[in-house]
Amino acid sequence: DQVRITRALLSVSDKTGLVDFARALSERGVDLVSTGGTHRALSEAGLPVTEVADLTGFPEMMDGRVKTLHPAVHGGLLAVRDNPEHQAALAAHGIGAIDLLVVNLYPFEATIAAGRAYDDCIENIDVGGPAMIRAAAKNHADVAVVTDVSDYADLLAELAARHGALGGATRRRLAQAAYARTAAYDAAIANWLAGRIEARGTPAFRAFGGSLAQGLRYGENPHQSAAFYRAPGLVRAGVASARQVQGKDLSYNNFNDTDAAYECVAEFDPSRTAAVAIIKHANPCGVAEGHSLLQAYERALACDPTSAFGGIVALNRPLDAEAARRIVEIFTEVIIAPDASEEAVAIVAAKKNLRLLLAGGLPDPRSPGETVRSLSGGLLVQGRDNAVVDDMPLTVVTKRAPTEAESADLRFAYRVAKHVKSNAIVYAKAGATVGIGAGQMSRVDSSRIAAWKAAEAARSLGLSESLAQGAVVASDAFFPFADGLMAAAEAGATAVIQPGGSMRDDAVIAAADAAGLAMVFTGHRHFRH
Ligand code: 93A
Repeated sequence: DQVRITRALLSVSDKTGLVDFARALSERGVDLVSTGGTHRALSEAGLPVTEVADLTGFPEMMDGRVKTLHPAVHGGLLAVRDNPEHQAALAAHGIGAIDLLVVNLYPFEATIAAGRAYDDCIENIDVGGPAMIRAAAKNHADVAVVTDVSDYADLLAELAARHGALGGATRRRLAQAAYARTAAYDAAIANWLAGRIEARGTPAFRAFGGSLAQGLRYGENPHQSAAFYRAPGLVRAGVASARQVQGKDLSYNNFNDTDAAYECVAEFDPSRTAAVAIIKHANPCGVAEGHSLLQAYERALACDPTSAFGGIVALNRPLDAEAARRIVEIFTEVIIAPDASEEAVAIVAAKKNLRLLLAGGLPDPRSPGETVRSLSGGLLVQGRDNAVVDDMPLTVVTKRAPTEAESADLRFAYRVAKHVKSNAIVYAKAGATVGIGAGQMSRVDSSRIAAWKAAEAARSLGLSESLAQGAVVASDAFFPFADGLMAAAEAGATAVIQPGGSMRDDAVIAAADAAGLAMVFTGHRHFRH
């Protein structure tokens, strides 16, 4: 898997370390070829070097815009060494193979950072350099490509160790770095141009490499501009891949809420149960399982019918007619499902404004991937929270272990808590949420709100006993003190699921034991901010 280095093309704007590197190559017997300025620097240092113009038979022209864009260069970089036809083409056209490419690009980033004039910036967009880098990186089976001055020393060491050759792992690593470099370079150009044209959306998302899918009327508020960008190489089924069957255009908030709704309901395996999530302001206001989508919807709705008004409804199975008929009775912004029956589509059609999105599948909650959020002057990137409670070893920490029914509800509640903004407290009973406390700055406040919501829901259903009575409770992070847990016990919860890991776990466990609660630790936190 070694490639002997016999001929190198050097074309660098940043000439740091160039002469020493080239001299070492030359002393190893490597033939050197280079472009104008690089050639000058090397010949002034007394090194034997051929000018690229001698290879191409063309002078560098148009202020250097065209110097290496020629088959004599690209053929030499791209020819596959053990392909007889490629070799015949090299011979027929008198092209010599190039096995080492050393390029760093016109300093576009530095030019814009220096605030130079528009034309100056444009002139510093390198075209020939990235073309060669990409060619050499593609052909890394036969060619090594160096784009970083700080790699010179290591390469010389490897050439010495391998008697003038470079190994396959090195060439692959260099190729990866090369593509990362050209990608970042193009992103910098795209970003800079984005700031110079009147465009919707933020440069940050252009840097993310997405393509503009839809301009939006406005952002979270009417005075904010907005657009939806689709990520390149989309793989997850979801809002971005969904087909909108009918209804008004989605707003910025619709996109955000619909995504939250669909990611939440996707936690429920459709082969095991029907499930429905109703979302408002990116938080679930009701999630439930059911024998049918209709039953799941009714139960999800019962958790907080007031908040469900104007909500987003996500289903984990194809929308059927009976569920559709019930959903359209209440003002709903968006329905999203993997698919829908013809009859269901016809029922939804009666509500002209109601948006119906068919995603074509459910995203896998375990799939890897990244989430991106912008902050002032940058992007924050992290891996998705793809932890699933079914994969977590649950540890019973109280004297009493949860019953089978409690265990099922604890998992259900934890699945939902993952999709509730922190601090998240979720009460659940028989596969349905009965009280959700979201987004509070203190966990005990979320506990109180969840308990109060459960009591409210009971009142609205004409029941005398709070829905929290006999329910289980999930907390997305550990209880720092016993107070949040006590609030849950007072409200009527019988079992608790939480990550554990607080300094005061012992006190919290003792309080649970004193209240006769069963409690399990998951070891996995589900913060969501
Ligand atoms: O203007 S270019 O895009 N056209 C080209 O054909 C070309 N080939 C190499 N710029 C081109 N280069 C760049 O010139 C290299 O990427 C390198 O940054 C620079 C080296 O020029 P010199 O050797 O004249 O200093």
